[in-house]
Order: sequence, then C-alpha cells, then structure tokens
Amino acid sequence: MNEEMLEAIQNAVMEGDRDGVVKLTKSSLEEGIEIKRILDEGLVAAMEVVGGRFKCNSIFIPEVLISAKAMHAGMAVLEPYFAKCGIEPMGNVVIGTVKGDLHDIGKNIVSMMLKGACFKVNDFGIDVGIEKFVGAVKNDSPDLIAMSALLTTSMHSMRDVINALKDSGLRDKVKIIVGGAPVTQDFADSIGADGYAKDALTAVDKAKELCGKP
Ligand code: B12
Repeated sequence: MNEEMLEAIQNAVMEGDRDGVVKLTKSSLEEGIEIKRILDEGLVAAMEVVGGRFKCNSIFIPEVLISAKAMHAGMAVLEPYFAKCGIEPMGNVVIGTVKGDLHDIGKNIVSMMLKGACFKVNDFGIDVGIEKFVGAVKNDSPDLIAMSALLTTSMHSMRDVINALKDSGLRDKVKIIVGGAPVTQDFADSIGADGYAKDALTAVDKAKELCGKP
C-alpha cells in the first residue's frame, strides 16, 4: 500500500501533475508514511528519473520544469511537518545556489531540512553573486554559508566566494558547507570549504557539527 502510494507520487511528479502530487502527498501523510520516505522514495526518486530522461534527450527543459514545479508543490505540503522547533535556533544559515546556476530543487530540500532541524535559514535563492554572500557575512554574521551548484561550470563560483571572504578578512567569521551533484569532498577540500555533504540528510548532520551542535 505504502509502496503504491509512493509510486503514485513518483508518477504524478513525472507527469507534472501538481494537483495530483499535492493530493497524494497529503494522503501519504494521512496514511502515516514517514516524511523522509515521501521525500526520498516519492518526490526525489521521481526527479532522478526525470534527470535520466533529460540527460538522454528523451525529454526537454519545459517537461523538466513542469515536473520540478509539481515536486515543489509536494515539498510545500511537507514543509510545515519539518518545523517542530524550540526557541533556541541551532544556528543561522545563509543558503543559495551560486552565480550562473538556476537549479534550486536540491538546494530547497537542504533548506527545508535545515529549517526542520531548527536552523534559522535565510535563503537567497538562485544565481547568488559573490557580493551577496560576502555582504551577508559582513552584515548579518551567519554561523554557516551553504552553497549549492549543479553545473560543472558554476561550481567554481564557490571558490570565488571563499577567496572573496579571505580578501575581505571575513573567512574566519563563518563556516562554509558546499554541495550539489558535481561537488565532491575533494573539490570542497580543494577550495577550502569547511564541509561537504552528498545529500540533504547528511547536510543537516554536517551543519550541526560545523555549528558545534552535534
Ligand atoms: C531539474 C534540472 C534542470 C531544471 C532546473 C529547475 C530547478 N528549479 O531547479 C532546468 C530545466 C531549469 C535546468 C536547466 C539547465 N540544466 Co539542468 N538539470 C536538472 C536535472 C534534471 C535535475 C537536478 C535536480 O533537481 N536533481 C534532484 C535534486 C534533489 O538533487 P540535487 O540537486 O543533486 O540535490 C541533492 C544533493 O546534490 C545535495 N545538495 C544540493 N545542493 C546542496 C547544497 C549544500 C550546501 C549541500 C550540503 C548539499 C546539497 O542535497 C540535495 C538533496 O539530497 C539535472 C540532472 C541530474 N540528474 O542531476 C540536470 C543538469 C544538472 N542540468 C544540466 C544542464 C546542462 C542544464 C542547462 C545548461 C541546460 C541548457 N542547455 O540550458 C540549464 C542550465 C541553466 C542554469 N544556468 O542553471 C546538466 C549539468 C551538466 C554539467 N556537468 O554541468 C545536468 C547534470 C543534466 C545532464 N546533462 O546530465 N536543469
């Protein structure tokens, strides 16, 4: 039964059926299916299939976008269930997809999971320039900067942000975590980031560790 429901969510995302995704996500919650399973085995699993189809040119950008919108609609249903926090935040995080990159599905999942783990999250969205990250450290003193990149071309902007922070004398004031499909631990080390995580769940653990709240 649970498997059928999760498969139905996958199909609805793949078909770009927003209303269907919302309805099925709500029903899955009512059935008591774990939120993490709805996310991983329903919504994210569908985007993996969509990604494979996009890669081999069997679907194109408009179809991917329609599926992405349907997935976001499902995430919006789940979001309130993540936020069961006390008064004291785990830490302040500024998150964004780096300059030149418009991909935000993974970044939004990380953002949502961090909020769910009681971090205060300031989400700068997509195509976030160096100055914006540096300005945030200067003016708002976040504990953690989280940068996402999905393109092999844009991931180098992460290094530019870190270098700009060094040049402004601000590097030691903030921890930096990076992620996104092309990013690896080796890459994170090579640009001088403090942490890397391959998925949203690991990102939360790493963020806690970097903020001294393991
Ligand atoms: C959806 C998608 C799009 C959508 C984006 C919609 C949106 N709102 O995000 C649209 C259609 C707009 C798009 C456009 C393009 N795309 Co695109 N896209 C994808 C696709 C199919 C899925 C990405 C995705 O959402 N995955 C699902 C999420 C859940 O996974 P995720 O992002 O990896 O995130 C997880 C982890 O990486 C991690 N994570 C993510 N961020 C962070 C941040 C931190 C701090 C941490 C710790 C962890 C973390 O946690 C997440 C959750 O577990 C991928 C293919 C793929 N399989 O990845 C191509 C892909 C990324 N795109 C690609 C390309 C080439 C493009 C375009 C250039 C296409 C074009 N010709 O115009 C444009 C680029 C536009 C731009 N300037 O950014 C290539 C990139 C190739 C490369 N090596 O650089 C890919 C890999 C497809 C391919 N050819 O194989 N794309």
